[in-house]
Amino acid sequence: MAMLVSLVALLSVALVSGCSHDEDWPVDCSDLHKAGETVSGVYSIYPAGNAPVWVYCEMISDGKDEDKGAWTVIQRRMDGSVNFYRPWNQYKRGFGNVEGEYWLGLENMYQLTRKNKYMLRVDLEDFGGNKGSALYSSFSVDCETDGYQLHVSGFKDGGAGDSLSGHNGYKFSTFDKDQDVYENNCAKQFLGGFWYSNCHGTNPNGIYLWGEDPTLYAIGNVWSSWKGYAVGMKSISMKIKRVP
Ligand SMILES: [Ca+2]
Repeated sequence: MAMLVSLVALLSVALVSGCSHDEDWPVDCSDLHKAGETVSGVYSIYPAGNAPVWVYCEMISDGKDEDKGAWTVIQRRMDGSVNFYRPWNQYKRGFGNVEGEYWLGLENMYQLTRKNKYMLRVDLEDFGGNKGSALYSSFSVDCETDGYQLHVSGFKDGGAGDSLSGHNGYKFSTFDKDQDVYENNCAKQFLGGFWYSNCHGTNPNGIYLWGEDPTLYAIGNVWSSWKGYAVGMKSISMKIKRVP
Protein backbone atom coordinates (compact mmCIF):
# COMPACT_ATOMS: atom_id res chain seq x y z
CA MET A 1 0.00 0.00 0.00
CA ALA A 2 2.80 2.38 0.89
CA MET A 3 4.47 1.63 -2.42
CA LEU A 4 1.25 2.41 -4.32
CA VAL A 5 0.88 5.74 -2.53
CA SER A 6 4.43 6.82 -3.33
CA LEU A 7 3.96 5.77 -6.97
CA VAL A 8 0.84 7.96 -7.19
CA ALA A 9 2.75 10.80 -5.56
CA LEU A 10 5.57 10.48 -8.09
CA LEU A 11 3.14 10.45 -10.99
CA SER A 12 1.33 13.57 -9.84
CA VAL A 13 4.62 15.43 -9.34
CA ALA A 14 5.62 14.52 -12.90
CA LEU A 15 2.27 15.69 -14.29
CA VAL A 16 2.27 18.96 -12.37
CA SER A 17 5.81 19.91 -13.36
CA GLY A 18 5.05 19.17 -17.04
CA CYS A 19 1.97 21.38 -17.04
CA SER A 20 3.47 24.35 -15.24
CA HIS A 21 6.39 24.44 -17.69
CA ASP A 22 4.01 24.77 -20.65
CA GLU A 23 2.01 27.48 -18.96
CA ASP A 24 5.12 29.58 -18.41
CA TRP A 25 5.43 30.25 -22.14
CA PRO A 26 3.76 33.55 -23.12
CA VAL A 27 0.83 32.89 -25.44
CA ASP A 28 0.47 36.55 -26.41
CA CYS A 29 1.51 40.08 -25.45
CA SER A 30 -0.91 40.00 -22.47
CA ASP A 31 1.20 37.28 -20.83
CA LEU A 32 4.36 39.31 -21.43
CA HIS A 33 2.68 42.39 -19.93
CA LYS A 34 1.65 40.39 -16.86
CA ALA A 35 5.24 39.17 -16.55
CA GLY A 36 6.39 42.79 -16.25
CA GLU A 37 7.13 43.83 -19.85
CA THR A 38 5.86 47.41 -20.25
CA VAL A 39 7.85 48.61 -23.28
CA SER A 40 6.41 48.30 -26.79
CA GLY A 41 8.59 46.26 -29.14
CA VAL A 42 9.33 42.89 -30.69
CA TYR A 43 8.86 39.80 -28.53
CA SER A 44 8.43 36.08 -29.08
CA ILE A 45 5.12 34.46 -28.16
CA TYR A 46 3.89 30.85 -28.30
CA PRO A 47 0.34 30.84 -29.77
CA ALA A 48 0.35 27.06 -30.32
CA GLY A 49 2.19 26.17 -27.12
CA ASN A 50 5.66 25.15 -28.34
CA ALA A 51 6.85 27.04 -31.44
CA PRO A 52 7.98 30.65 -30.96
CA VAL A 53 6.49 33.38 -33.17
CA TRP A 54 7.97 36.87 -33.38
CA VAL A 55 5.42 39.65 -32.90
CA TYR A 56 5.20 43.38 -32.18
CA CYS A 57 3.59 44.15 -28.81
CA GLU A 58 2.02 47.55 -28.17
CA MET A 59 2.11 48.12 -24.42
CA ILE A 60 -0.18 51.05 -23.59
CA SER A 61 -0.27 52.41 -20.05
CA ASP A 62 -2.19 55.70 -20.48
CA GLY A 63 -5.32 56.92 -22.28
CA LYS A 64 -8.81 55.45 -22.22
CA ASP A 65 -9.39 52.20 -20.35
CA GLU A 66 -10.24 50.36 -23.56
CA ASP A 67 -6.87 51.35 -25.06
CA LYS A 68 -4.75 50.38 -22.07
CA GLY A 69 -2.97 47.07 -21.82
CA ALA A 70 -1.07 44.79 -24.12
CA TRP A 71 -2.00 44.63 -27.79
CA THR A 72 -0.72 41.83 -30.02
CA VAL A 73 -0.29 43.30 -33.51
CA ILE A 74 -1.62 40.91 -36.17
CA GLN A 75 -1.29 43.18 -39.23
CA ARG A 76 0.64 46.37 -39.93
CA ARG A 77 1.33 48.65 -42.91
CA MET A 78 3.41 51.76 -42.42
CA ASP A 79 5.80 52.51 -45.31
CA GLY A 80 5.00 50.28 -48.30
CA SER A 81 8.15 48.22 -47.78
CA VAL A 82 6.48 44.80 -47.91
CA ASN A 83 4.51 43.29 -50.81
CA PHE A 84 1.16 42.02 -49.47
CA TYR A 85 -0.02 40.45 -52.76
CA ARG A 86 0.83 36.90 -51.72
CA PRO A 87 -0.51 33.35 -52.01
CA TRP A 88 -2.55 31.36 -49.53
CA ASN A 89 0.36 29.57 -47.85
CA GLN A 90 2.01 32.86 -46.93
CA TYR A 91 -1.21 34.33 -45.52
CA LYS A 92 -1.59 31.09 -43.59
CA ARG A 93 1.92 31.15 -42.08
CA GLY A 94 2.59 34.88 -41.91
CA PHE A 95 5.14 37.12 -43.65
CA GLY A 96 6.96 40.43 -43.49
CA ASN A 97 9.11 42.09 -40.85
CA VAL A 98 7.80 42.36 -37.28
CA GLU A 99 9.77 45.58 -36.77
CA GLY A 100 7.84 47.08 -39.71
CA GLU A 101 5.17 45.72 -42.03
CA TYR A 102 3.88 42.21 -41.48
CA TRP A 103 1.01 39.72 -41.32
CA LEU A 104 1.02 37.44 -38.28
CA GLY A 105 -0.54 34.51 -40.14
CA LEU A 106 -4.02 33.01 -40.11
CA GLU A 107 -2.95 29.85 -38.29
CA ASN A 108 -1.44 31.93 -35.46
CA MET A 109 -4.64 34.02 -35.29
CA TYR A 110 -6.67 30.83 -35.07
CA GLN A 111 -4.42 29.36 -32.36
CA LEU A 112 -4.63 32.57 -30.31
CA THR A 113 -8.37 33.16 -30.59
CA ARG A 114 -9.50 29.57 -30.07
CA LYS A 115 -8.13 29.53 -26.51
CA ASN A 116 -8.91 33.04 -25.26
CA LYS A 117 -11.34 35.88 -25.97
CA TYR A 118 -9.98 38.93 -27.80
CA MET A 119 -11.05 42.41 -28.79
CA LEU A 120 -9.72 44.07 -31.96
CA ARG A 121 -8.59 47.62 -32.65
CA VAL A 122 -7.79 49.04 -36.08
CA ASP A 123 -5.63 52.17 -36.09
CA LEU A 124 -5.51 54.36 -39.20
CA GLU A 125 -3.52 57.38 -40.32
CA ASP A 126 -3.72 59.20 -43.65
CA PHE A 127 -0.94 61.12 -45.40
CA GLY A 128 -2.28 64.39 -43.95
CA GLY A 129 -1.53 63.21 -40.41
CA ASN A 130 -5.20 62.61 -39.53
CA LYS A 131 -5.89 59.64 -37.29
CA GLY A 132 -8.90 57.44 -36.73
CA SER A 133 -9.67 54.06 -35.24
CA ALA A 134 -12.32 51.40 -34.91
CA LEU A 135 -12.83 49.07 -31.97
CA TYR A 136 -14.52 45.67 -31.97
CA SER A 137 -15.33 43.94 -28.68
CA SER A 138 -14.98 40.45 -30.15
CA PHE A 139 -12.59 38.97 -32.73
CA SER A 140 -11.82 35.37 -33.64
CA VAL A 141 -10.73 33.26 -36.60
CA ASP A 142 -11.86 29.67 -37.29
CA CYS A 143 -9.52 26.81 -38.30
CA GLU A 144 -8.19 26.27 -41.84
CA THR A 145 -10.78 23.55 -42.61
CA ASP A 146 -13.44 26.21 -42.05
CA GLY A 147 -11.61 28.64 -44.33
CA TYR A 148 -10.23 30.73 -41.43
CA GLN A 149 -13.68 32.29 -41.26
CA LEU A 150 -13.78 35.68 -39.52
CA HIS A 151 -15.93 36.48 -36.50
CA VAL A 152 -15.94 40.18 -35.62
CA SER A 153 -18.61 42.11 -33.73
CA GLY A 154 -19.28 44.81 -31.13
CA PHE A 155 -18.20 47.87 -33.15
CA LYS A 156 -17.36 51.06 -31.26
CA ASP A 157 -16.37 54.12 -33.26
CA GLY A 158 -12.99 55.72 -32.80
CA GLY A 159 -13.61 58.27 -35.56
CA ALA A 160 -13.09 56.04 -38.61
CA GLY A 161 -16.52 54.41 -38.85
CA ASP A 162 -17.21 50.73 -39.35
CA SER A 163 -15.74 49.15 -42.48
CA LEU A 164 -15.16 45.68 -41.02
CA SER A 165 -18.48 44.35 -39.64
CA GLY A 166 -19.57 43.63 -43.23
CA HIS A 167 -16.76 41.04 -43.38
CA ASN A 168 -18.11 39.09 -40.40
CA GLY A 169 -18.79 35.45 -41.23
CA TYR A 170 -16.70 35.33 -44.42
CA LYS A 171 -13.79 33.06 -45.23
CA PHE A 172 -10.30 34.25 -46.12
CA SER A 173 -9.36 34.54 -49.80
CA THR A 174 -6.13 35.00 -51.73
CA PHE A 175 -5.50 35.16 -55.48
CA ASP A 176 -4.87 31.40 -55.50
CA LYS A 177 -7.72 30.46 -53.14
CA ASP A 178 -11.10 32.04 -53.91
CA GLN A 179 -13.44 31.57 -50.94
CA ASP A 180 -15.42 34.79 -51.42
CA VAL A 181 -19.07 35.03 -52.50
CA TYR A 182 -18.32 37.18 -55.56
CA GLU A 183 -18.72 35.68 -59.04
CA ASN A 184 -15.10 36.60 -59.78
CA ASN A 185 -11.99 36.59 -57.55
CA CYS A 186 -11.95 39.54 -55.09
CA ALA A 187 -8.28 39.01 -54.18
CA LYS A 188 -7.23 39.23 -57.84
CA GLN A 189 -9.52 42.16 -58.58
CA PHE A 190 -8.54 44.21 -55.52
CA LEU A 191 -4.95 42.96 -55.20
CA GLY A 192 -4.85 41.79 -51.61
CA GLY A 193 -5.72 38.91 -49.34
CA PHE A 194 -8.63 39.26 -46.92
CA TRP A 195 -11.94 37.99 -45.58
CA TYR A 196 -13.56 39.20 -48.80
CA SER A 197 -17.32 38.98 -49.21
CA ASN A 198 -18.65 40.59 -52.39
CA CYS A 199 -15.98 42.19 -52.12
CA HIS A 200 -14.99 44.68 -49.38
CA GLY A 201 -15.53 47.69 -47.15
CA THR A 202 -11.85 47.75 -46.28
CA ASN A 203 -8.79 46.29 -48.00
CA PRO A 204 -5.99 46.61 -45.41
CA ASN A 205 -3.77 44.16 -47.32
CA GLY A 206 -4.29 45.90 -50.67
CA ILE A 207 -1.73 47.95 -52.59
CA TYR A 208 0.17 50.62 -50.66
CA LEU A 209 -1.16 53.61 -52.60
CA TRP A 210 0.89 56.49 -51.15
CA GLY A 211 -2.21 58.63 -50.72
CA GLU A 212 -5.18 59.39 -52.94
CA ASP A 213 -5.69 58.14 -56.49
CA PRO A 214 -9.29 58.13 -57.83
CA THR A 215 -8.13 56.20 -60.92
CA LEU A 216 -7.21 53.19 -58.74
CA TYR A 217 -10.58 52.28 -57.27
CA ALA A 218 -10.60 50.09 -54.13
CA ILE A 219 -7.31 48.30 -54.79
CA GLY A 220 -5.45 50.29 -52.12
CA ASN A 221 -5.16 49.79 -48.38
CA VAL A 222 -8.42 51.70 -47.90
CA TRP A 223 -10.94 52.02 -45.06
CA SER A 224 -14.03 53.14 -46.94
CA SER A 225 -16.17 54.48 -44.07
CA TRP A 226 -13.44 57.02 -43.22
CA LYS A 227 -11.84 58.15 -46.50
CA GLY A 228 -13.70 56.30 -49.22
CA TYR A 229 -12.27 53.85 -51.76
CA ALA A 230 -9.61 56.05 -53.37
CA VAL A 231 -7.48 57.04 -50.38
CA GLY A 232 -4.73 54.68 -49.30
CA MET A 233 -3.66 54.88 -45.67
CA LYS A 234 -0.20 55.97 -44.59
CA SER A 235 -0.51 53.47 -41.81
CA ILE A 236 -3.03 50.85 -40.90
CA SER A 237 -2.62 48.29 -38.16
CA MET A 238 -4.83 45.61 -36.65
CA LYS A 239 -4.17 44.50 -33.09
CA ILE A 240 -5.88 42.23 -30.60
CA LYS A 241 -6.07 42.34 -26.80
CA ARG A 242 -7.12 39.49 -24.54
CA VAL A 243 -10.29 40.16 -22.55
CA PRO A 244 -11.25 38.37 -19.32
CA1 LIG B 1 -15.40 34.22 -56.04
